Amino acid sequence: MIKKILISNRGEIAVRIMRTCREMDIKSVAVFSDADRSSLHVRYAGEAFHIGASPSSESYLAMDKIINAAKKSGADAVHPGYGFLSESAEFAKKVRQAGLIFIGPSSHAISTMGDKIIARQTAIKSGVPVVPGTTSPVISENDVIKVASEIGYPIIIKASAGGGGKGMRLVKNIEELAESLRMAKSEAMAAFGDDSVYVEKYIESPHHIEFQLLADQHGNIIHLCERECSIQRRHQKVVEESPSPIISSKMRDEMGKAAVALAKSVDYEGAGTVEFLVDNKGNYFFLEMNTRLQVEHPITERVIGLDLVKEQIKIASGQKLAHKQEDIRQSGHAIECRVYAEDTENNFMPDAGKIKHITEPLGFGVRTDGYVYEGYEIPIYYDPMISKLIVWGRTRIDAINRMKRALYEYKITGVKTTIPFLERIMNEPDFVKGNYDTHFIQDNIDSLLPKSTDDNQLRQDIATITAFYHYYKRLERIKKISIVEKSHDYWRNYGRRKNSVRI
Ligand code: MV4
Repeated sequence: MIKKILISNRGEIAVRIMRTCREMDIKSVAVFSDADRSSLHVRYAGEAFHIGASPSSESYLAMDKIINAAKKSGADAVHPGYGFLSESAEFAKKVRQAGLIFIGPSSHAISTMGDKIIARQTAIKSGVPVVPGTTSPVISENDVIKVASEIGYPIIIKASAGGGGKGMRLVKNIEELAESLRMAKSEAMAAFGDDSVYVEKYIESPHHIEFQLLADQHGNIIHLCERECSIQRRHQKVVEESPSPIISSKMRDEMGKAAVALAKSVDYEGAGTVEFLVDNKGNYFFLEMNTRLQVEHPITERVIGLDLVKEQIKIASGQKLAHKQEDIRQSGHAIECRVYAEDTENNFMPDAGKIKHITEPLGFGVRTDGYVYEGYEIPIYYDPMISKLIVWGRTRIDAINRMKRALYEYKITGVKTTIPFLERIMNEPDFVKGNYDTHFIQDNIDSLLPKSTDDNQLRQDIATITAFYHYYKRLERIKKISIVEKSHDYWRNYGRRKNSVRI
C-alpha cells in the first residue's frame, strides 16, 4: 500500500498529482527551490522540503537531494511528473535502490526508448511501421549519401539522444548534405554529449498523433486511444484534441495494437505514450515513445473517463488493470489549450512577472489545471506555461464553441499570455474544419498574430474618440451641462442623472 508520495516536480503537474493523492487518501510531499517558496504546489502539499537554489540543476534535477527528502519524509513512492527527471533511467534506478517505489516504468524501458536508434530497432522487431531510413547510427557522409540515394530526398537527420526536435536537420538535396550532417552532429554533441545521428525519409506534411497506454505489472496492456497533437510551434505543443479529426476507427484499432505491441516488447509498466507521424495518405510511422505522464493527458482522461494519475498509482502498488480493451471507448470530444506567459507579439518571449488579477473559466465541461494565483510571481527559471484549459463537448464543434467561451471568460493581468492567440486558433477556418497538419501555425501565422493594420485601425479609433471627447468637454464648459459621465459604462447609467443629455 502506498500511503505517502513525494512529487519530484513543481507547478501545475505537481498540484495535479497531489489532487489525486488527496482523493486516494495518500499524503503528498512537495520539494521546492528558492524561487518556489510561495508556489501553490508547496502550499497544497501535506509537507514540503526545500532542496536548493532556483536553477533546476540545483533543485529539481538534483537526484540525491530529492531522494534524501523522500527518505526523510517517510514517503513510500516518488512521482516524477513530466520534464525534469521523469525520463532519467538513472533517477528511476536510484529511487528504487533507495527502497522507494518509482511511479513509472523500469529504467531499462526508459533507456531503451530514450535512445531513438534503439527505440527504432525495437519498433521494427515488434512489427511497428517506422519511417524508411537507417537502423544503426550513421558514421560518415558516404553512409548518408548511400541511404539517401535508396530512400530519396528530402531526408531528415536526427540525433539519437534527441527527441522533441533538438538536433534535427532537414536535407533537401545532396549539396546540403555534408553541412547538415556536421551541424546535426555538433548540435547533438552540445545538447546531449552524444553525436550519434540516424537518417529518415522526410514526411512532408505529417500529423503528430500519439496513443496513450496503461500497462500493469502482470503483463496486461491497454491503449486509451489517440491524441491529435499537430498544432505546435517550434516543437512546443499549443493545442491538442481527442479524438483526432483524421483517424478512422480502423486506423485507431491498428495503431493502438501497434503501440501495445511495442510496449509489450520492453515489458512496459505504468502510463506511456507512443507517438506516430501520419502522412496525407493515412500511412502511420512510429516516431518516439514517451515513458512518462504527458502534459496533454487530461484530454484522454476526459474522453475515456479515467484518472491517469490514479491508474499510475494503482499500477505502482501492484494492482491489476481494472479495464479491458473492449471497455475503452472515447465519449464526446476534448480539447486542451496550453496557456503560456508569453508575449505573442514579441516572438513568444517568456513574460515572467506578478499575476495582478486572475479569473479562471468555470461552468459545464470546463477544467483548468494551473498553479498561479493573484499576487504570485512567475519565476524566470522554469517553463512559462501557466495552465492548461481543457474542455469537453458532445461533438467537436460543441467543444470548440465551449473553448471559445472559456477563453473569453479567462482573464489574467500582470503578465502577457497566449490567450488571445489561442482564441484566434479557435476561430481559424482550417482549425474549425479539422483540416490541419504540423505546419498549421506556420501556414496561418499572419492571421494568428495581430496584424499591424489592426494596430493602425486601433490608433485611428483612439484618435477619433479623443477628438470627440475634447469636443464634448468644450460643449460642457460652454453650455454648463454634463455629457461625459465619470463611469466607464455610460450606457448603464443613461437617463439616471437629471442634467445628462443623450450624445
Ligand atoms: C519527422 C518529420 C518528418 N519526417 N520525421 C519533430 C519532433 C521530433 N519528435 C520529430 N519531428 C519530426 N520528425 C520525419 N521522418 C517531421 C517532424 C516534425 C514534427 C513532428 C511532430 C510535430 C511537429 C513537428 C514539426 C516539425 C517537424
